Amino acid sequence: MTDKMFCYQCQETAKGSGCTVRGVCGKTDDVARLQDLLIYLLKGISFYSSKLRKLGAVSEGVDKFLLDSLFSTITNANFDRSDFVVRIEKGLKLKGEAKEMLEKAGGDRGKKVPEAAIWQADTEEEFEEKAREVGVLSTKDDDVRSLRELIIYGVKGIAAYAIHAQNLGHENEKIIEFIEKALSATTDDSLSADDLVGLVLECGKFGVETMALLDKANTSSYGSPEITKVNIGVRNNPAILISGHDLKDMEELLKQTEGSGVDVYTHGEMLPANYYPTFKKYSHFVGNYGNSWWKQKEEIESFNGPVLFTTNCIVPPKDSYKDRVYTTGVVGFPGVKHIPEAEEGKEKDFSKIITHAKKCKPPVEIEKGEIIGGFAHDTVIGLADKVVDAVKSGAVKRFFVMAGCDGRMKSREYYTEFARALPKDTIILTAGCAKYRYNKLDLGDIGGIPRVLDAGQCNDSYSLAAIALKLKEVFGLDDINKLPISYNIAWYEQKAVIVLLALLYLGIKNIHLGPTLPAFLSPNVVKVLVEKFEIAGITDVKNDLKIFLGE
Ligand code: SF4
Ligand code: SF3
Repeated sequence: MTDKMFCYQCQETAKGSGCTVRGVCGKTDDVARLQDLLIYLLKGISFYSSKLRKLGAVSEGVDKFLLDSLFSTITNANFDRSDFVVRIEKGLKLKGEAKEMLEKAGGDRGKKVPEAAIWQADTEEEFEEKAREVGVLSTKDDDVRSLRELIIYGVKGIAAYAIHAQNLGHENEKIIEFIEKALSATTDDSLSADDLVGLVLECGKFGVETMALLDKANTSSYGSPEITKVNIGVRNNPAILISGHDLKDMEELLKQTEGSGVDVYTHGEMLPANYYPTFKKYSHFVGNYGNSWWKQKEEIESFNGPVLFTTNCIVPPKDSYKDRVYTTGVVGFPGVKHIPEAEEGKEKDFSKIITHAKKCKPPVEIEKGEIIGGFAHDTVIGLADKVVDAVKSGAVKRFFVMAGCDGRMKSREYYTEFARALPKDTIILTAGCAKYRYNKLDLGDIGGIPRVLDAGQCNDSYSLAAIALKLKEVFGLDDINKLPISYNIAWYEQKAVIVLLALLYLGIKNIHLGPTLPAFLSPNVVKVLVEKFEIAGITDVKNDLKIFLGE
């Protein structure tokens, strides 16, 4: 039992090993412990629910609860203690119901029921006491802990993407089934390290499936992203800034602000919303304001209007603008206004944030000009002939996939320098908020193809994989690794973990991951990843360029 928190799920973890007093992200120790307890409870629910599912039964509300709860524990999603207390109470109820249903159905509970499935409690004090026992460090073996956490973080990423798809009416029960299997497996002491490595790879498989599902959900709802010049300047109207990854929220906000005199701008990972035909038609959708998540403190300040966080990444707001912050979905911060879920068959009600915006001054201009994006798979595959010709003629020597996350660390300047230092006959393929490190540099084009091709959000890394698979086919290659593509990926939170596992599942080798390797990978697990997939870290720009270019 320990009073200290322990969290090492993101790249900015304290001292590169683990946050033990308070998160570098701002997460308090009590919230960290309650998140651990919630994950523990999800393992218990999964134990019963996975068995029930095998009997063809699903207990009401479990699917959504699992997905939402996992998502709520992602870095920079929810800092509100009371949200976790409510979730744990609800989870205990759902666990009891699933257990009862299994008993009534005569289902076999198996020889060993994990403690996570048995645990019951009624009061917050009991939650707090239990939370001290069930954290990450409760698994004593370094390698088992490392693999279990890798699976849990992968599953968190899957859950995040599955929710966005679900919000658009696209579901796949197999994904939930896998999540339950994976969570249950992390309580099973009889599983060997090899079994857990197998599950890590299966996680990658479901990562691909979930991203494909979300891609279908997004494109069938809003059209295929188009090559778009996005305005980064401002207009003279009051406005709302929308951040995060949820396109359904984007759609409803645009609809409800239409004709209100309030403009809408994207921030951070919402930038790719500008590429979708359905959103582009709104004349009050002005463009993108600012940069990636970690710049939000200064950028919200100068934006002047209210800000809507649809998902991660929210950082603890400054008092000077806290009253202008709104959260929705699984996002939460104490003292910040929350826009609740829509009632069945209705839209979310954004009227409060719209009324608020009308009272605010227009945004202060911090940049001018345009950036270009919208190079998702359909568009790039549509350009395949041009791309193939450019490769065959030698005009394009190599592609660099530089997808993933951005973050605060100074060491991430590496990615700006790397992009700048790349030879002029190379093209960067990007997705996720990592792009903000180089998407405003003037890197030019090659015969009309821009040197930075942005596919979209982090989940649109799926597009990058689809493009690679298409090129493999067009070039008639038997191995995806024979393509002139190098992978220099930046990670921060757990969605990047599932993107990485998805790429590994697709057989991609020699991925360089930075700015540091995850603290949750034990030396032995790193060894396995190096042996199986030739994963590497980063060094410095000059040296890495030599390695990538084989010089
Ligand atoms: Fe630390 Fe990252 Fe966990 Fe926050 S999410 S507590 S910064 S490891
Ligand atoms: Fe960014 Fe948080 Fe990960 Fe979706 S918004 S990529 S860090």
